[in-house]
Amino acid sequence: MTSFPAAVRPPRSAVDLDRLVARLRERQPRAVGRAISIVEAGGAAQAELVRRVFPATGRARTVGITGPPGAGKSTLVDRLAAAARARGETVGILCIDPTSPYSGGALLGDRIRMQGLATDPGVFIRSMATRGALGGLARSTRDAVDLLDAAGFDWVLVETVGVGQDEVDVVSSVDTVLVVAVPGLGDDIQALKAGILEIADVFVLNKADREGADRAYRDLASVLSLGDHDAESWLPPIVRTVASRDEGIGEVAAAIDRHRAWLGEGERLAERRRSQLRLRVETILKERMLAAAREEAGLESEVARGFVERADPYTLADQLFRGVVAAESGRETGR
Ligand SMILES: Nc1nc2c(ncn2[C@@H]2O[C@H](COP(=O)(O)OP(=O)(O)OP(=O)(O)O)[C@@H](O)[C@H]2O)c(=O)[nH]1
Ligand SMILES: [Mg+2]
Repeated sequence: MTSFPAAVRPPRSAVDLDRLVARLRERQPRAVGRAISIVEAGGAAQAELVRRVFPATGRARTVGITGPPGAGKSTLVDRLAAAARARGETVGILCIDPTSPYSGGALLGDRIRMQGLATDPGVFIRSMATRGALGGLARSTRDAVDLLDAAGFDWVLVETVGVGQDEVDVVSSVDTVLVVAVPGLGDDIQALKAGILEIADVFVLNKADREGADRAYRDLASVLSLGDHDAESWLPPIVRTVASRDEGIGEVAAAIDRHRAWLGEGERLAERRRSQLRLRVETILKERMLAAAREEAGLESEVARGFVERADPYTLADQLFRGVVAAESGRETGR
């Protein structure tokens, strides 16, 4: 069993969960916060909670915002949220910080930066950090997006720093991905090419007030033109912004809308969501398989034994796999 940190009391009963879900659906901030803590903590309650809210998901417009540290992601999120609020729409925001411990300074920093919206009941802001593996954080984040979606937020914005595979996994669970770049990146544009470029739906060239903005724009445009595009594919637009002065935010919102409209044609949105579902199922399967191999098939002792006997890894994995299947089917038939 997963143990819960003191701050996150697991729901005592199904009735407790029902009550929590009912309050979440009313968008009560404390219920939303508690629900997110439950999916962060993991364990049986996480799965049960997602099971219950899932039928109510699929309505929110979800947007991921990623890019290098200090690019202006939080400032942009803050402005996008304010623009949505001005149209009367509600916004749920997740700030993913894989590096900070749970109660680290980043949480506070994000809160303070987004202060403009801190007292607005139409906005919910939450920082998430990992306790264990980053893979767990990606899974919890997707679950948290579901929670905010089910809570009825019109928009769910997910801010994540970085350019690694784990961040790619985190933001690939949204409908539209914004990649924030800044002038003076130089070689970093090349680095962007490697991972993040493929997942960008909209490029935001922030800090366009800085020197080198024109050059950065040209660099980005030339990198983009290298990809193969046909009439069917989406060519990510580059939008210049000065987020700190609220410049270009309307254009970013318009680009998000255009992308969403494009996704809405034919089967594109369904395809995207189907592949997101597959990714989530695969993640859960891998984690469960590994956990079962450890807990029920004696992974540690089998490896220790196999090592002494010079068993090869395929044979060991086969044995463990069979052990897991036997344990599971034994459980199902009540043994
Ligand atoms: N000159 C200029 N500064 C900006 C602009 N946008 C944001 N900043 C400043 O850049 C700094 C970093 O902004 P953040 O929004 O915190 O950047 P971030 O990408 O969220 O940073 P991390 O979450 O720490 O990775 C702040 O001091 C902002 O005021 C801009 O368009 N022009
Ligand atoms: Mg930030």
